[in-house]
Amino acid sequence: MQHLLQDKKGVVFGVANKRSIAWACAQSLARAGMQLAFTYAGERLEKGVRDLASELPGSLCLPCDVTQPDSMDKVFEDLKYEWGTLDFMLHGVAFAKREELQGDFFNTSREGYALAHEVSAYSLTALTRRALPLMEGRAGSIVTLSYIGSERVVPNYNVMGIAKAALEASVRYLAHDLGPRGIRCNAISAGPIRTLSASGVQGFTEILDHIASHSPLRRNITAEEVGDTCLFLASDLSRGMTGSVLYVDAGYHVMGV
Ligand code: NAD
Ligand code: IMJ
Repeated sequence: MQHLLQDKKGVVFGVANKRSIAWACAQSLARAGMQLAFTYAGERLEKGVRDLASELPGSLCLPCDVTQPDSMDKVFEDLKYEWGTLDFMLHGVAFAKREELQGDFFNTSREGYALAHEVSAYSLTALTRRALPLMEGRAGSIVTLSYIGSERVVPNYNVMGIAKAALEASVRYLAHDLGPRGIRCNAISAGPIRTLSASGVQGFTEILDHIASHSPLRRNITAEEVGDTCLFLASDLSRGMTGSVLYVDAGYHVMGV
C-alpha cells in the first residue's frame, strides 16, 4: 500500500477546506506516495488551501477558477514547467446558485442552468483536454465526484442532478476518447457527507438519518472511504476499469424502497 503511487504526480481540483472530499482523497493519495498539486478557487480560499497543502511535503498550490479558460491554461502551463508530466487528476468541483437548489426544478433560470453545467460538468472536459499533453504515454487516471441525484430525484438537488447526469455521461465519452491513449476516466458516486457544499441544504440531516437506517450497511459513509476508492482508481489496481461510476454510498443505490 505504502508505495502504490510512488513516483506518480497528481493534480487535485476542489479542496476548499479540511472537510472537502477532495482533501480526503488527497490524503489517501499522498499516503500512497503521490506528489500533489492543489488548486484553489479564488483568494478567499488561498490561505486555507495553502495551509492544508503544507501538511503534505512537496506539494504545489495554484489558483484556478474553472469559469476562466485562462486560469485553467495557467494551471497546466505551471504543471508543465514544474513537473513536465502528470499521472492523475481529481475533479471535485461543483457549483450552482443557492436559489436553484430549492423549490421547483422547473423554475431553474437559463443562467443558473448554464452556470451549474459550466462549473459542475463542462469543467471536467475542459480540464481533461488541458491535462492530456502532460499524461501522454503515462497510463494516466482521471476521477470525478458525482451523486445519485444524477439518476434519481433528490428533492432540492434540482439543476445539480441534471449537471451530474451530464458529468457521468462525459465520463463515458472521455473514457472512449482516452482509452486508446492508455488513459482512464471514472466517477465516484458518493453518499451524502457534511461538507461546505452540503451546508445549508434543506433536509440534509433527515437524508443522513434515512441513509443510516435504510442503506445495506446501515450507516453513512466517510470522506476517507471516498479517498481510498479514489486511491484505487488512481492506482494500477484499477487498470482494467474506465468509464465507470463506482458507488461509495454504503450500498444505498441498490435499494428500491
Ligand atoms: P466542497 O465545497 O468542499 O467542494 C466543492 C469545491 O468546488 C470547492 O473546493 C470549491 O472551491 C470548488 N469550486 C466551486 N466553484 C468553482 C469554480 N468556479 N472553479 C473552481 N473550483 C470551484 O464540497 P464537497 O462536498 O467536498 O464537494 C466535492 C465534490 O463532491 C462535488 O463535485 C460534489 O458535487 C461532490 N459530492 C458531494 C457530496 C456531499 O454530500 N458532500 C456527495 C456526493 C458528491
Ligand atoms: C445539495 C443540494 C441539495 C440537496 C443535496 C445537496 N443533497 C446532497 C447535496 C441531498 C448530498 C450535496 N451535493 C451532493 C452536492 O453536489 C452539492 C453541490 C452544491 C452545493 C451548494 C451549496 C451552496 C451554494 N451552491 C452549491 N452548489 C453546489 O451556494
